[in-house]
Amino acid sequence: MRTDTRVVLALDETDGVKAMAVAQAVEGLVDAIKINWPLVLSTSPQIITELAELADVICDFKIADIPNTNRLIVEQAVRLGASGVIVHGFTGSDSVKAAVEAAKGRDVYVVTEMSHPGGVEFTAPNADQLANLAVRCGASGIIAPATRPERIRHLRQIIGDLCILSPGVGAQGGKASDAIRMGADHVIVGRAIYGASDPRAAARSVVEEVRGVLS
Ligand code: NUP
Repeated sequence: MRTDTRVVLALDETDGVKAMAVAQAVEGLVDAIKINWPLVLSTSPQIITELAELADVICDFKIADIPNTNRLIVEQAVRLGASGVIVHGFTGSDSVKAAVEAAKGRDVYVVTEMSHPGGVEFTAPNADQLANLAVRCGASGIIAPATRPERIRHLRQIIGDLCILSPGVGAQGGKASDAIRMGADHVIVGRAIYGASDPRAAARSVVEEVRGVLS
């Protein structure tokens, strides 16, 4: 994924026409578009291919299965045009390695500590192991919470120069500037952009906040 604005749009809009309009509106302001089940299920898997004409597409399918099924899912996402996928690590290293192999050079990101309140129950106590597993399995990076930015700094020490994508900005209460300051490479922003009356202006304001930290 390119590292230009350091903002990734989480396009969880379930109206396909609106989703494409938002994707077009933010063109050039986001480094990638992350999609999740809501958009794929409300439209069709073909939406991956359509969006891939506008930006790199990360499929946040939180893939969490046996190695063979992980491989099959990643192969289909790649066939449709995905530049990256997000997987869970609790399935173990064989499953994550299968995803990395099937991605054939596309990015694989491993979820560590999740950003929502429930993320402290099971994912936080295991986040270090999940981050280690990402390194061991040859993943491109991890997902770490903007809602607890100090955790980004901690996980950075484990993963070295792997990429950190950080969700939880805006609607979940995290700040883009805090996440970047603590070592995130990219922030993932959904509702605060696609739910805004002017998504382009909303995206620009996140981009400027991030730029303020880096300059
Ligand atoms: O820990 C995570 N938290 C999280 O919010 C891991 C994720 N993949 N996400 C995703 O990021 C979530 O599924 C959604 O697509 C996006 C955040 O959206 P929003 O809260 O900015 O609207």
